[in-house]
Amino acid sequence: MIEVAAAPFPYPFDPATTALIVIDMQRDFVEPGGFGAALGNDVERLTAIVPTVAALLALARRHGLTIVHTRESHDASLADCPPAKLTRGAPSLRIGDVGPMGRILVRGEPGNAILDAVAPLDGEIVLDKPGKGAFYATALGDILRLKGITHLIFAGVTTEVCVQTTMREANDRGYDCLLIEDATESYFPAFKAATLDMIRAQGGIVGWTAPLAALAAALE
Ligand code: TIU
Repeated sequence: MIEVAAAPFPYPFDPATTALIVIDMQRDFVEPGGFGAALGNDVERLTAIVPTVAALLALARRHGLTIVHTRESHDASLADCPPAKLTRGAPSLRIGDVGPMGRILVRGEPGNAILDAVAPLDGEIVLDKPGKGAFYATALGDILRLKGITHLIFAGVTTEVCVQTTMREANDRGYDCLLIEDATESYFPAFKAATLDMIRAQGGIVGWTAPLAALAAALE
């Protein structure tokens, strides 16, 4: 077992039974003109973590972790999109509308692509998810079970929405979850800070957090 200097206490894991889950590093959330910007957010905060996520992917690849990339996305018909997700709020562009990077959050559109700097390599798992959590309406649970995965390391965007939802789903399913603090980001600094706190509070009630340097020190 490898042990990461994490909070609220050390995180032990075996790379052979651990997957890195990179959540929704899509142009739609990170680049101007996408869904994140349409919701009124400043996307520059998210752009800043791209090199750290790329370094985390390189580390995970060197050590043979299973790698899963997710995309928040919908079928072109939007039949898999809950009505509330389509209609709630007042974004400048709604899911399915045509924006500068194609139809917002629709599979196969340019904006739905994962950023080149953190793009999946051949053999890595790419999972389209219609919800905020990556277990809802996807094959993720079956994929991880078939691979014998027991531990999950998380990165991606946004910390309090899709990352935290997926961590909570995973924690309830029995996975030991570690969030890499500098490889995740929110449009709202206070929400990121609160999410890190609530994950590791009460004895790690959702899981662990650690910076990338701590994971690298444990592995290399
Ligand atoms: N709005 C926001 O913060 N996030 C999302 O809508 N999706 C993800 O977090 N991927």
